[in-house]
Amino acid sequence: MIVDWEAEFQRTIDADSRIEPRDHMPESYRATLIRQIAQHAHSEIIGMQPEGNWITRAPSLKRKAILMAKVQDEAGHGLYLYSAAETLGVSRDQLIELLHTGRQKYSSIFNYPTLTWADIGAVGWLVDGAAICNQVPLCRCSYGPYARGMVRICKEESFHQRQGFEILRVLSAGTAAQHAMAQDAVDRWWWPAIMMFGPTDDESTHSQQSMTWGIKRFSNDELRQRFIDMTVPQADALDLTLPDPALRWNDERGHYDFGPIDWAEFWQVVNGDGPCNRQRLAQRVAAHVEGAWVRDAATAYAAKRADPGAGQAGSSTAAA
Ligand code: BYC
Repeated sequence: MIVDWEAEFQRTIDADSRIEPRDHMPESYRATLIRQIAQHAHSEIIGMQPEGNWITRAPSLKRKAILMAKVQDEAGHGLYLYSAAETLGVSRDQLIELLHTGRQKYSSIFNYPTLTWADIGAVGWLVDGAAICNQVPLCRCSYGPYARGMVRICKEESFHQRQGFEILRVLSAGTAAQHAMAQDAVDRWWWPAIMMFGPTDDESTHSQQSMTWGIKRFSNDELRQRFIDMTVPQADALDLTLPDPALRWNDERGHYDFGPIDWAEFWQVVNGDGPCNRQRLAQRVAAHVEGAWVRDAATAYAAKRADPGAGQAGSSTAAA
């Protein structure tokens, strides 16, 4: 029987069912998914750097344990996402190579520095808050392995967002100097977090096609607005001011209006010239090179388990 694979693919998308790795899919669908999932995976592991930077300087043992758990979660998210990308026929080594040679992107947000402890609060509250808005709809993405991976990632992101909010709540209610430190962090992270959602809909190259395929469920501007509407009342609860004088509720629209976004800054960061781009990539490449022995050891161990007899002849411990 001859099956019309293209029609089958379209039927699955139209029925809002999931495409699975063995299903036929158009090459452009596969390429779009590899691009987005890889970029997402790279963001998770590069995103470990600005927060990892504070593990040794967290203000208490409890804060340090929480931050370590969060940074480890980000590594785990990277693993799930690289695994999801591998189901599309690309290897993790290939993707890492594309990241290291600047041929694939990671999120603009991780090219900003974490200058004070309050930045860890602002990253959790704003960056993970933005991540949740963007990523919850991806749990319904049309590609099965990506959608399933996102379910656990989103649960962990919720915890991350709350811990960030809690850091800022304590600082905001503390001494005048602590409140000022929290405000300064929010002043620096607000606009980069708004930019995380990507260019406006009329400038977004991929949105329309990705939405037709059910990869993206909402546009960049829709998600950005959702994040702003969700975050303004939280800022009030924190007694912190968001650095946008144009921010006000619009009864007619049923949303908050906000001021102009500095898209020149966004593209400068995306194109490799933000405050920390070079440092982030150099640190990632160095960690990869220094970790070569771990990968070699893991590969040797896996081979030994697959064939326990191999390589043991003549070993003094073989009989032990
Ligand atoms: N940064 O056509 P568009 C996290 C690029 S992880 C850099 O709208 P699309 C977390 C875009 O790639 C956060 N580049 O693209 C981790 C495209 O260029 P190319 C990451 C960006 O894909 C650790 C061009 O601009 N989250 O939250 O339809 C600790 C045109 O854009 C950015 C994800 O990756 C950006 N911000 O939409 C804490 C979620 N925005 O590829 C937190 C999954 C756009 O043609 N990804 N570009 O050269 C997505 O949802 C979508 O890929 C995006 C962009 C909404 C990001």
